[in-house]
Amino acid sequence: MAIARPIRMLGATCILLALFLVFQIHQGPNGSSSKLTYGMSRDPLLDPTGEPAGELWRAEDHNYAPDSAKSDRTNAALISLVRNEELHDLLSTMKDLERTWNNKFNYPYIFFNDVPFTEEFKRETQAATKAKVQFELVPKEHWEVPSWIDMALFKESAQLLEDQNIQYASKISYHQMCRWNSGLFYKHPALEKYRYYWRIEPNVRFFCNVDYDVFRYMEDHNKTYGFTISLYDAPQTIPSLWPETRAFLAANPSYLSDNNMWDWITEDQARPEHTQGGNGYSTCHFWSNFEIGDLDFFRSEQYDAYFQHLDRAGGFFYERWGDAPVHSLGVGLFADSNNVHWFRDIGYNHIPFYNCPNSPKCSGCEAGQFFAGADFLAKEDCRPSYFKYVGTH
Ligand SMILES: Nc1nc2c(ncn2[C@@H]2O[C@H](COP(=O)(O)OP(=O)(O)O)[C@@H](O)[C@H]2O)c(=O)[nH]1
Ligand SMILES: [Mg+2]
Repeated sequence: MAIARPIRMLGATCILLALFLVFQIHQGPNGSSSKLTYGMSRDPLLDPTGEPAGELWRAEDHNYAPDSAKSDRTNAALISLVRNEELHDLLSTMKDLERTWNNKFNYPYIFFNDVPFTEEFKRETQAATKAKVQFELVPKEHWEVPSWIDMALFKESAQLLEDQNIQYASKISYHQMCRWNSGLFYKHPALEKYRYYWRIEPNVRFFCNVDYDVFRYMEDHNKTYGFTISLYDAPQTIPSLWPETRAFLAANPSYLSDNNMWDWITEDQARPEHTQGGNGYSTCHFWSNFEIGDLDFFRSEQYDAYFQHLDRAGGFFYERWGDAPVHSLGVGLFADSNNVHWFRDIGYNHIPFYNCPNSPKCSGCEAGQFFAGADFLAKEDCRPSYFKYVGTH
């Protein structure tokens, strides 16, 4: 019996639709092809990932004993601004980092707080490592809201951000934390004698055994800054950050690095509405809860003058500038982009995003996984634009 043409067409459409659905489900939440756009057809983390090229310092070849006065550790520390209430989550971070890396190298930890650490905090963190642990207060003058900030205007602006569902907008300590991390941490006297830092946060995870001294890697390869994850920011939190940055650059054109990341910073095709909201800045930034950096860069005339300019402009309070976009713009403008390193081999998670390489040294995350949770998080990945304009080094 002949089947009428419209019925045949309907049947064919249903079959095609079913095939499409099966394909979509098969792709899974982290499907590598559907979400990756903008010059990245395949996540580089799906390819086998090894250690960086070149000579690496290993614990078995050098003296990394925890209490040795003449150890081969370079001039570096693990640092964290942290609250007493976060002890439990910080111990979880330390446990991961010790297991995957620091039990071999024994770099010291320095914890910072705006209030004194409790005895319990000191005891428990020291018990989590063989390395030295130091506890430091943030000087009052580094934490207090600066005198030129108008608190009535802060409250008014914070309310406007709250109305747009911006997290922590009215929480003054969050603004203080972002400001300290942007431009004051490197001025703490406890860091004066150090060259490199690795920032950690409570409740982050490390998945991969890292068998070389990453600080020595930074030093030997003249690296200024290392990151794992890069993301788009909420433009509402930084509308005047780029205009203020442009004003600073107009007054100090010689500060711009010859090999800067201008095209990455101002990229406007991947998420045009973000670049518009950021008034010319794509909002793509290194996620600074993980960062390994050269303190001499942050202490440089360029970066510090940049921070002073931003601080005076007031956006740490009247908007909600984060230290991540501020560090990223500083690095992107004043550093040599060849000296910025993607630590693709350091498996890392701060909820909800991941850096998870394909390597037998890793366990506990899925290679190429960028996020956990709702699918819409995939679009926060701005690595494609970074890889396109800067590279995968
Ligand atoms: N001592 C201290 N640490 C803070 C304060 N606010 C945030 N931090 C720390 O700053 C870092 C970033 O804060 P977090 O709440 O994780 O911000 P998020 O990652 O942006 O959600 C974490 O290491 C916190 O422990 C504060 O008021 N005092
Ligand atoms: Mg955090």
